[in-house]
Amino acid sequence: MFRTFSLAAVAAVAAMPALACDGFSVDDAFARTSTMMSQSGAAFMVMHNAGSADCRVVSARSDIAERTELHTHIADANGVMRMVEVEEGFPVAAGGEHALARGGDHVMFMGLNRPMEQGSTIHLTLVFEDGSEYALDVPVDNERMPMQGMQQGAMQGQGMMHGQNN
Ligand SMILES: [Cu+2]
Repeated sequence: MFRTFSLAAVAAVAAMPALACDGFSVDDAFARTSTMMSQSGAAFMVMHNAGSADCRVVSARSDIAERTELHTHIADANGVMRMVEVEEGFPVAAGGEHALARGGDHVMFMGLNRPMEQGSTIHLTLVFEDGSEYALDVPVDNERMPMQGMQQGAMQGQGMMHGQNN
């Protein structure tokens, strides 16, 4: 009885591949903090979707912070850039990409539980709409310049990143 139920559940999941975000990958990920005294930091990357269905990253978690949030920058009424949490998450259209970059969308680490030491690694997990996940290791690079790596990223390929769509 239970076995029959399980097989039915598996079949139901297999019938909806659009939700699993197949074909998702990440390029050129790095993280940084503004100063070594900071209690927060951020991760940047280019998210790719080679699949045939749109994906949406709705949350994230990490091993370095109390809270890991999806953020962006908006200009307030005075033209001052402020960070806000993006409740709806980051969409990655089928066949498209979505860049997280300094001054724009980013993954925010709030309440660091250890310093973001140059060359260390952060374990980051991106969570999609359907609850499936993509895990990657993000190198800390506090010396990275804002525009550096745009061309580099394409050549580096997957590097140390790895995913799990399940
Ligand atoms: Cu932020």
